[in-house]
Amino acid sequence: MPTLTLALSKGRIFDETLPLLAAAGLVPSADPETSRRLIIGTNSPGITLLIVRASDVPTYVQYGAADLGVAGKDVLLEHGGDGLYLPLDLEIGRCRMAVATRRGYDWAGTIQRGARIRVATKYVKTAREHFAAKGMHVDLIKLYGSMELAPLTGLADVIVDLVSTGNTLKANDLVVVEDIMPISARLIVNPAALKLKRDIVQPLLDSISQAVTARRGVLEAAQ
Ligand code: PRT
Ligand code: MG
Repeated sequence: MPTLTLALSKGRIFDETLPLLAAAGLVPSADPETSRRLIIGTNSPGITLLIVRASDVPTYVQYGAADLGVAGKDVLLEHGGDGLYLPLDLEIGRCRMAVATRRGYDWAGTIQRGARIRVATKYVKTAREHFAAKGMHVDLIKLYGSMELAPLTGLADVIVDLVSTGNTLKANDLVVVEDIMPISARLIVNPAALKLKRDIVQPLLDSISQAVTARRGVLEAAQ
């Protein structure tokens, strides 16, 4: 019997994917927060979870080291999506990609003057495309974390980052000046795995899809 591997990052992606997997009858045999194991079995003997860094999930799936994965749209945009099949928006890990800067920074004036600005971000590709579409000249500075510090220290004028509650920006006296796009996590599939293991992949996709629809119904009813 062929085995199936699913790449997940620990933290919010794992936590929010878990109920969707449970609805499909899949239960991991360990918790990645407490276990140091990077390969975690499930109650289904043929299905294994791989715990990888969020930004590495598309790479594992692209090369077939994992058959499926769960990755944020932010991560997929930076990866480019080459060699990936994206059948399903899981509607989890929701947040927004936005441009933020120091409270009081004259963003409108900066745009009007056509001044060249410095943008610090982990999302270089997305940021480049966003500002290019606006015809703005920007210097991009790649960071790997704590983007919020960049405008406060003069490293950059603005940042491009993910915002969910807005608490992190607020705590650092930053404000959103532009909304770029909504973000959520997608199920990604290796196209060869889909073809060769369709007998196990397709039922899993169908159950997860049903779980997403059911969850949406519950969330809408609660509004
Ligand atoms: O942590 P690591 O460097 O290993 O990778 P990662 O930061 O990419 O992983 P993780 O687990 O933090 O995020 C995984 C995915 O969750 C991301 O790729 C997004 O698709 C999604 N997601 C959803 C978020 C957020 N919401 C989010 N708020 N990822 C990060 N954040 C960060 C944001 O960057 C900012 O620093 O949370 C902070 C803002 O949160 P608020 O609530 O204060 O606005
Ligand atoms: Mg993180």
